[in-house]
Amino acid sequence: TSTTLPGCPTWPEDYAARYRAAGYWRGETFGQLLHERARSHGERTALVAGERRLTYAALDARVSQLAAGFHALGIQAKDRVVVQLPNVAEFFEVIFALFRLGALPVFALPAHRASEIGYFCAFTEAVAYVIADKQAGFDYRALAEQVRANCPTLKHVIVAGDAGAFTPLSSLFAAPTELPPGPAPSDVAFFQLSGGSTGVPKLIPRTHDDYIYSLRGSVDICQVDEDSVYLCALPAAHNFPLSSPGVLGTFYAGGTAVLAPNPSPDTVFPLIERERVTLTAVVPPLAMVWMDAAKARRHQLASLKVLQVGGARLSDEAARRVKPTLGCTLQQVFGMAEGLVNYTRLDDPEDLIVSTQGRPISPDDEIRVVDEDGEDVAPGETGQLLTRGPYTIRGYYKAEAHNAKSFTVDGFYHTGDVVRLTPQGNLVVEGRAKDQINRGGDKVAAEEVENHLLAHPDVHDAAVVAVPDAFLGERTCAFVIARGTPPAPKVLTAFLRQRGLAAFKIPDRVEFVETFPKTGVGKVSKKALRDVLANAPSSPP
Ligand code: J2J
Repeated sequence: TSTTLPGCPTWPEDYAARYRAAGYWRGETFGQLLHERARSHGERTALVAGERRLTYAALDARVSQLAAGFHALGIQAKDRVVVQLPNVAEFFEVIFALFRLGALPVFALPAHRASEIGYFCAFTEAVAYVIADKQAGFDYRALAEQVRANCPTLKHVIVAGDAGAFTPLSSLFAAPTELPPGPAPSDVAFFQLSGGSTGVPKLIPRTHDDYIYSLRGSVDICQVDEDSVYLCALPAAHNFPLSSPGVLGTFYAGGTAVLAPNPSPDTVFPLIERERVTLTAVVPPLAMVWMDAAKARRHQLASLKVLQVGGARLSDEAARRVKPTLGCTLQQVFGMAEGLVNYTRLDDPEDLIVSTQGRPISPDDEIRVVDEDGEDVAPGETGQLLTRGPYTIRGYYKAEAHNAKSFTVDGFYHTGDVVRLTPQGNLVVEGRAKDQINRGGDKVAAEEVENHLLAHPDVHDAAVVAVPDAFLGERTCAFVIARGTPPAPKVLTAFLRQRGLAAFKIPDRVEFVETFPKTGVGKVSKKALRDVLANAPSSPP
């Protein structure tokens, strides 16, 4: 019933056959999954968001209405739709309605601005862009005006809330109609965004089959069932709270997902208490904030069984404090939107839980640890992580040249992570080989920021590197060679903001230098630049 979307690399037929035979890919789509849960768990609560509580039956009905509305609007199978919504119920109504039609959400983050959104819309030739009216003091309608002016394919801007001149999402809930046949399970379901290390973010095509398998595996490992209550405190569009097991895994299990509008203890702790939350996911800096706040308010967390921490390296020291401070089990999660997700198991010895980042979901997740020449290192040695498996992509969307570098000829993905394997088969993340800064879980591709800096007339050259930071793990520092008199650092950061770069990518610090240290082959040595900061700390801007 389907043809593959051009530009989406897929698994070779022999691998696909193997993953089906092993029972990983079961031929189910997201649209069917929700129908199924509405049948089996209809009266149970699927979603809690603000004032709204939706049972599986109610969510399924809303999704059918919205699918009809999108269809009436002319949205078709394989159409790309950029979705940029905060943690509101509409996020899930919208994506499931698109899944029903086989239209493809592109999961933008609330922090993205004109630079990122404009690129996603143009690159995917999106037909629609879905936003909230205002959120956390930012007016997304103004952003949409800007984006629409530069994207001729964009026919619809759809707004949850006060739509102004755009299409109100609320107007699209229509009487359910006969819809065209839905997507095939092997079809791409949506695009996730890569943290990336390139000039522009890469898009990750995930299929119904592969993603639903990762949900099932995650639900199993995290012991999520229909009595589980998952709290989504991170932005719902991110792969971690979406799928590890996240909100979608919770739906898979027939449990209840609670959306928090922001992750501050003042918001989240009362929600955990009120909804009897059993499981939630945070990045390491948030784990620190929660542990501090819990000193006085631990009673609010009594229902919490598991705290997942991932997205960036949690220090062993912080990891050790989780259980004594919060009274729940720590689960470390080392995952990536490209696929592979590793978990410490809930019954692993405490020692393994605090000192490793877990092991893969699937027995068919293939792991290689290699040196710079691509040769396997000796067992237990440190090297770069390559992976291949039943839910790890074989290539980015429309990125042939880049794919040739990011994947081996036999389909292993170069994660860019530097790891070592323990004798038990757990992974320890030791560092990174990719040109990226991990700012407390927010990924910043150095080249993307450098390109924006180079657009400034006073900038001759730029190199962005990570600076160690006690709270975020890393912050960003831009080294800049000026064309004449260096501008004030503030002038450059304001320039980047004005170009529409997401706030988390704006350099935390700007340092002017005369030249860049070079490597043996004449490339800018980022290692030497990081050493400059380590040896001669100076004041931030
Ligand atoms: C060190 N580095 C980590 C960890 C991710 C679950 C959890 C996280 C993500 C995610 C995800 C790390 N320790 N525990 O998608 O489903 C870094 C690595 C990795 C990159 C992927 C999920 N957990 N990382 O963070 O696509 O460098 O996914 O390659 O945003 O984050 O980033 P992202």
